[in-house]
Amino acid sequence: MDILIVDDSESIRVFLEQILKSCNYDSLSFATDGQEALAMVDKKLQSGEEYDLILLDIILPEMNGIEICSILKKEYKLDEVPIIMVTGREDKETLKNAFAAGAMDYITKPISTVELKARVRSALKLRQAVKKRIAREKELEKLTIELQNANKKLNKLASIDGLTGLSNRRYFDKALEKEAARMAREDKKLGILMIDIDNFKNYNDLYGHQAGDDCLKKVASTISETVFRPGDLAARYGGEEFVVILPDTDREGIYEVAERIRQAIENLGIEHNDSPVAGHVTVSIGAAVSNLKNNEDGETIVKLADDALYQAKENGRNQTVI
Ligand code: GH3
Ligand code: MG
Ligand code: MG
Ligand code: MG
Repeated sequence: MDILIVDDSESIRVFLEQILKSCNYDSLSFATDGQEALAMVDKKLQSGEEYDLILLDIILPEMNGIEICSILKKEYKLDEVPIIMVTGREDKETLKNAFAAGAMDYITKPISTVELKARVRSALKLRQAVKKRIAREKELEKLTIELQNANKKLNKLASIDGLTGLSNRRYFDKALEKEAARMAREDKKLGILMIDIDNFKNYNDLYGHQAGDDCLKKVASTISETVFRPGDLAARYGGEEFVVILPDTDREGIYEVAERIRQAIENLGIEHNDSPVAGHVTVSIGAAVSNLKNNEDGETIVKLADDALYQAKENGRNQTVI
């Protein structure tokens, strides 16, 4: 326990030191006036610590003990540090002021050894309890932060498709609702791409499910690398189907992004010897873009994109229909 003794009289400082040391309070610091005391408290606060008890003389040069006490409580926020005033003046007004300034207790001069020991002991007992409480509160705060971080991680995990690392359907559904509402509010267009791998059943049948999974991963990362405007979102819609949300993008922009994705996947050159379309893996893309009218939500545009995807398949695959 660190005790600060503030007194301008050397004989009193020595006297206090002797008694406190005799009680095994070894960590004692001394100040002879207010400025010095405040500087010492400040230095300790800077290193994240506080004194556990302050014995404060009332009559001091420059600043008196009551003023110092008030500054320590109000400006230095030492709410939890007991301050015992040491005073030769026991008049009611002085004591009233000392307590009003935040002092916990007082000792009168001439100092009685028994009284000093008893008052210091009870102040430190209280301080001990306070320190335990502060430690518990800090621990609780730490645990709360850990819990919040764990929750964030869990939420993120629950939003991600395990195979491809893209956002999953659950996350997409929520993001679509949010983006649709935002676009409607700002009277901006919302664009959707539905991307489906061509003849993927044949691919699995020819190369095996593991190769199919690898292909899905490559297609997924190509999509997310190609979609790069902030606010865009690529997700795995299900099976070998992907979906992209493109907020505030016009028809030309949507088509351009779709074609860039389609071309990039074709350029991967993943061999597909049982594709009627090409000797490599291709995708068909359905694109739709619209302002949302009353009673329309994001699903309206997803449905349009899905219809366009169907058309792209009908037209012979490996193409974008908008
Ligand atoms: P289309 O060109 O008309 O889209 O034909 P398709 O064969 O791609 O379409 P279909 O819907 O008949 O088949 C989709 C295939 O995708 C069937 C299914 O086994 C495969 N698939 C879906 N999810 C996964 C997956 O997670 N891993 C693997 N390896 N295959 C998957
Ligand atoms: Mg004095
Ligand atoms: Mg398919
Ligand atoms: Mg499909």
